[in-house]
Amino acid sequence: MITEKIRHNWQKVEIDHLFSMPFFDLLFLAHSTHRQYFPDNKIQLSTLLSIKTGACPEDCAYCPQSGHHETAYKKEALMSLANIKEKAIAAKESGATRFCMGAAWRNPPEKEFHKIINIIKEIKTLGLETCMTLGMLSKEQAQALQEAGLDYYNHNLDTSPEYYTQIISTRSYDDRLHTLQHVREAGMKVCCGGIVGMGETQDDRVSFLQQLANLPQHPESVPINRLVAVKGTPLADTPELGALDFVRTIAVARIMMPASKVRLSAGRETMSDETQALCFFAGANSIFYGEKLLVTSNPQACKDRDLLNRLGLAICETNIS
Ligand code: SAM
Ligand code: DTB
Ligand code: SF4
Repeated sequence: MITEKIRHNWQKVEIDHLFSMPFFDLLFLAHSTHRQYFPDNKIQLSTLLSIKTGACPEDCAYCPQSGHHETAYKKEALMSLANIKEKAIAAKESGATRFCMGAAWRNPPEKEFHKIINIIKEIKTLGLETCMTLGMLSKEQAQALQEAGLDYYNHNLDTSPEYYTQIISTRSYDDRLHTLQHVREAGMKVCCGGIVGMGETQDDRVSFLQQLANLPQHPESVPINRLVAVKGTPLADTPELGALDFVRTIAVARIMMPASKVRLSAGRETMSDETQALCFFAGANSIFYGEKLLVTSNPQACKDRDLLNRLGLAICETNIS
């Protein structure tokens, strides 16, 4: 029986109360909620590919691909369809059910847009779910992506509205909300989450999750990233967020958005197996799978399969032919 309802009217005081619960009481509530909506307790696997890398005009302080920071990652033009297809086939063979393509753009340029449409149409023929993250979208662009067959669009709120201006100056929180609205109105599924461990306070994490959960409709997919602190970015020396605080964030996200897939996203390389296990118990039911995120590294696929095996966690099989 479902006792935890889908709500869109979360108050900060209630969220703060969740964050402040004794750790095991919070985990118990999160896991009980999780099993009401996901009785099979399976893990969904998404593989990422950076289809256009680096030299991004935006100044996101965490991002190794921003043209404002000097990092080790080099600019690469939009990949050819043949190369993208090859990577998608490999991802499917390795067990991923969703293929997520990211581009270091403020918004997709008009001159490349027809190529993006072709990429979606081709990848769809492989029987994979498709996701893209290309920056801000106009209403018309969102509609065109949907018509080409794109299943999900990823666009993150990243942090609280209060902390946001310390992290990004080149576009506003409202810009992000507008893109999310365009994606929804076009009829695509929404993938929207953020990054913790950027030096924000617990109040910021409360406010960030309040924004996500009080959207008119919960995102179907909620990626929770732990900052990958990259040399050359302004956040390179940020102290790592403790594992228990990270697990708490996953648990609170699960309770507030009970029917959404919560993805344990970037940052797993520096997490122990035990921390990841706690995240799965707290309600994470999706991961980025494959050796690379966009430009930084991710655990080896065989290591992840072994971890899921040892935990007795089954993998979601593809639901499209
Ligand atoms: N340019 C597009 C945009 O910003 O919407 C798409 C790509 S961008 C790299 C996608 C997301 O990756 C960001 O919103 C952020 O949440 C996440 N991300 C980027 N760098 C990260 C890092 N160093 N650690 C954790 N997450 C990161
Ligand atoms: C998301 O929330 N995390 C992914 C995906 N959406 C696009 C990206 C993580 C990037 C980590 C740093 C990098 O490799 O660029
Ligand atoms: Fe550009 Fe996206 Fe990186 Fe921001 S997060 S700098 S928009 S690639």
